[in-house]
Amino acid sequence: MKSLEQEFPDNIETLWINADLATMKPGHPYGLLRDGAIGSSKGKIVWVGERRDLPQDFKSKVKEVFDAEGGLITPGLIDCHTHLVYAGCRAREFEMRLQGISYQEIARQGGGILSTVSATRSADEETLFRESVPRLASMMAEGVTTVEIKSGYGLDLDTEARILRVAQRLGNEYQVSVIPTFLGAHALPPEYAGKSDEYIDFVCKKVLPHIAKEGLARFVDVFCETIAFTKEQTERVFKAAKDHGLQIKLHAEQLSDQGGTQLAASYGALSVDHLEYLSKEGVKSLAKSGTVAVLLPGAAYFLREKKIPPIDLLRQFKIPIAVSTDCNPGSSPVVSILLVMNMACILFGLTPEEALRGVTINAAMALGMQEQIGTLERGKDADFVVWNVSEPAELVYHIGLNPCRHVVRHGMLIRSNEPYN
Ligand code: DI6
Ligand code: FE
Repeated sequence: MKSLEQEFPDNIETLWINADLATMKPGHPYGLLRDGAIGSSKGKIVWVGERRDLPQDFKSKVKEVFDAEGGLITPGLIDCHTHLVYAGCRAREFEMRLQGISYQEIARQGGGILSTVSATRSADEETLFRESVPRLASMMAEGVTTVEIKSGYGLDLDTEARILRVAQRLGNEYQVSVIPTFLGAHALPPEYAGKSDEYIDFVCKKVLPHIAKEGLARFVDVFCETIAFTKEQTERVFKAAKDHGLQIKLHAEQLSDQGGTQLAASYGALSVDHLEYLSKEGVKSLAKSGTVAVLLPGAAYFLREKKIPPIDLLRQFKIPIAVSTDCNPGSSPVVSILLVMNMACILFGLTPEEALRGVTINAAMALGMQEQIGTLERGKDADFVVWNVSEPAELVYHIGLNPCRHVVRHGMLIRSNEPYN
């Protein structure tokens, strides 16, 4: 009988040894392998296993061996829902909210999202890029190797396209994979006040076709909410997205239950995001469509939302749960993926393992990339992080401490953080 042992290929370029591996493969907690090793070639993982399964003469078969010094290796983290590209700052609005004015009230008065829209419209490409870089850099310092970035602060053709071009440029100039999403239906721009159906027409007939033609976005998202767009309007955008071959996501049930989740599920959405007000019918619809539930505890924290997503129901119906920063200037000015993992546990009751699945394999599913990233498995991209921790739960436990020691992307060591090196 053929041995089940993995063959050790002779073309391994880099091999990391002396680490525990949280492979995140399903089956056992964290898919943990103690005292493991991981090898890559041409940017892909080609060997993962325990050190004792390495051949005796492995050093002679590998170009370069790295010592992880007893750290923990996880897949590169994936922030699957951000609005990272925008201009300006909303700290003044934060002060107003602390004086008791609600987020919805500020939005109704023309502040909120629209104040960021006006700052973003007046920022040229260079300014937008420069303002976005520090946010991206902070994320990357915590081991994020893939980040989704939405438009939605332009709400006109030029600015929406500019935001998505800046997102693309961030991915070209930094060692991170950027996945762009068109969120034209994020808010009603002032020039369409009182004419939301006409704005949706404009999004479906002018902007979305342009974005699709130029290849500027992989996904289409909508904010379905009382202060944004109705279910009917959302459906029109979904139809246009389908017509142009783009997959769907939805900001759903964040501030109220609009039934957006059921609609998104019926269109085969990759993910529905926020979900504090999600109903049992909503959860059932996700189970049918295989849609990922993306939780954004940074926004719930920052808006002091008391209601939490129906975690037990999501578990009961085996809905994959992802966790993300929602990095944006109004409801979640958060760039720390480690902090939102902690918030997901403390505020929403996730386990540390669920939180880590939420920023690895389940976040990959929310981007339709589960074949490529999200676990440490042969054939996937060699994107991984070496942490200065001894237990996976430690990643979720510290607040404000960054234990990221090294980041490897496509097999190459791209960063080593002080003070560990
Ligand atoms: N939900 C949110 O929490 C963000 N967008 C959305 O659809 C808020 C965006 C903002 O306030 O700028
Ligand atoms: Fe969002």
